[in-house]
Amino acid sequence: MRICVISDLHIGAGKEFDTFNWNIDDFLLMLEYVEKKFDIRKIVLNGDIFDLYQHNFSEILEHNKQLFQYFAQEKFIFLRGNHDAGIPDIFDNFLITNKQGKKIYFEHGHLADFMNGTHFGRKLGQWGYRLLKNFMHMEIVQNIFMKIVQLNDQIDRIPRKYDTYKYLNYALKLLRNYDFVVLSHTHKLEEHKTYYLNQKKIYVNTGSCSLGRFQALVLDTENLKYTTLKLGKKAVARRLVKIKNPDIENQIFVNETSELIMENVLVEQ
Ligand SMILES: [Mn+2]
Repeated sequence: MRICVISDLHIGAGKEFDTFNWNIDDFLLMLEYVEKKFDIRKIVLNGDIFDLYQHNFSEILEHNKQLFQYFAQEKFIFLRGNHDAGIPDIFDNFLITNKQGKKIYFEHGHLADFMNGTHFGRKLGQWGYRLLKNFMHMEIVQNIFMKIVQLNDQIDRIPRKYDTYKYLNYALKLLRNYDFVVLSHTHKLEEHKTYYLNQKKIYVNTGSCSLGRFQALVLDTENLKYTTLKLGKKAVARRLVKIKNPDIENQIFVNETSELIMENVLVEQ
């Protein structure tokens, strides 16, 4: 079975703090395109899908009815991230055991943090956000907040980011018990392979679909072949033009090497 994992959309209520930065129609078009292209049967939403730090659930629901309708399909599996704290009836993690007995484990990954993995840290974080929220009606504070989010995102792309090892370390511990571990939370798409007791082990971080990007993992749960999709905002825009106008694809976009990753078949691992 082919599955797709996406995470860290951080969908808000369309007001200040909203870092999703997607037109909902476009996002659903992109997702449906990936589903068709890779024959996806299940979609794991690996946490931080909504941003309940900044908005309450009814506000988000009201503002994203179309999205909720789509996500209500049976093929979707919701997992909890640190920003999804108020959503009822969702799982903290998920396990698929395939026919060969290989174990594929999904978790958002925030439990590796001090701020999110401990009671004291969580309280401190909530207090900080509440304080910030009081000032968010001021335009200058909103602008600074968006700058920090974008800057932090760029730092996340530097391969040796200081705290990436923390999550890698967390994943390695999980890989003692599982064959394939999928985490998110860092907004940094990455993949690592290792061996444990002669067994091949794989860790993939699914990155983020916030700030208008599309990053995802496509995984065949039976043979553990996988590919990652990484489209920046510009590549997304070009891809959407193609999706909306399939006829003009060959005439205009022949030289777009940056998007070749989308044309890959699943890579042999
Ligand atoms: Mn998170």
